[in-house]
Amino acid sequence: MTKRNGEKGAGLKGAVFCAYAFVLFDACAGHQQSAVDPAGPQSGKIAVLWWFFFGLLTTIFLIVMVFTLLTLTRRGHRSGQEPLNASHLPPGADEKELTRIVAAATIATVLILFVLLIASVSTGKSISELGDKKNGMVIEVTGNQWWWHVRYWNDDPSQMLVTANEIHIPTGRPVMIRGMSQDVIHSFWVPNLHGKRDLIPSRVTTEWIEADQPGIYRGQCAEYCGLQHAHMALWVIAEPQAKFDSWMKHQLRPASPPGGPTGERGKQIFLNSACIYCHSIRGTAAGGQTGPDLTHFGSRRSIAAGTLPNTIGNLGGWITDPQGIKPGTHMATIPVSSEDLQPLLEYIEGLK
Ligand code: HEC
Ligand SMILES: [Cu+2]
Repeated sequence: MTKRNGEKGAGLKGAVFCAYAFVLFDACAGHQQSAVDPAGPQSGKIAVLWWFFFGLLTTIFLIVMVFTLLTLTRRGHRSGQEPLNASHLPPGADEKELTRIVAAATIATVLILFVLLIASVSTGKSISELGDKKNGMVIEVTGNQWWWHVRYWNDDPSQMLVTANEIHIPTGRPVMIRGMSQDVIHSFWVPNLHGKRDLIPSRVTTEWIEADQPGIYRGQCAEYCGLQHAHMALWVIAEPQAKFDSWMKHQLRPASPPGGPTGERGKQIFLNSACIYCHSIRGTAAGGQTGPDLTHFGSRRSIAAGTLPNTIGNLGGWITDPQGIKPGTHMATIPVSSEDLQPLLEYIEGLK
């Protein structure tokens, strides 16, 4: 009977562990968003620390469980036999021995906590020593409710690129993220590359990231920042330097609208609507600053900070009803007539 119960317990624990492991490893790895699948030196150190904590604490948990089970089964054997005035001491033990055991356990606990503290502080210190001011590049990331403004720093202002919600970086090169916020506190977190870093209004926080491997890593805001906090994601795309350079060269160019009469009509519809008060498209008269830059919107993976995959259908849904897709978003609903919608979508989606 006891044994059957034990098996049942193990089955349940196994199921919980599997569910946990699935969320942690499989599901996250599938979305390229996992702190235990490091893609750079900073996250590598964090992952080592994570596994160290996990191993040590799991061992302690198992030891505690084994002793708990031993105690429970021993009591089971004895039940009914204990005299009414039984002491709380186990048979053969005296007060002194018990004091020694408790003292030893307390000292062990304090020591273990110190080991964890030292491991954690030294990991933080060795991460803070990474980075390279001379060869590194600087990207400014500004948190907005609920999207990311991204600016590539360059001494030559004409080479400063502004984009949104998607960050390309060259592999093997340290990148400094200068974090800021336009409104409330956000937190920049791309688990495959680094830990969380708060973005605070009227302050600049910095961190170095570096990707060893080309890849697409998902990040998200990690500090509750209002209604659409959960829809504030971003993509970091790490690619070899040459590929990155050609991406940068292309992005620095003004928008190249899709050819043909429909594209041209879409452009006029855009420029004659309220969209331009909030959005910029370089190479046109649209210079709004309160929304994401749309110059090369068609080249991005997603719409509205990772909320929807970037397809023409989703874009149509987004423009006709942004509040339905992301309630509370600061994008206004601008009425677009049904015959204007298709050219407008083709124009924006064509801004590759
Ligand atoms: C009042 C300002 C405002 C107006 C007007 C406005 N937008 Fe936006 N738009 C925003 C903001 C803010 C966002 C970011 C929303 C979010 O992700 O929460 C956005 C997001 C977008 C995006 C997604 C960008 C990205 O990188 O994910 C597109 C595309 C877009 N707007 C197109 C348009 C078009 C087309 C119009 C005109 C019909 C328009 N917007 C009108 C403020 C505005
Ligand atoms: Cu946020």
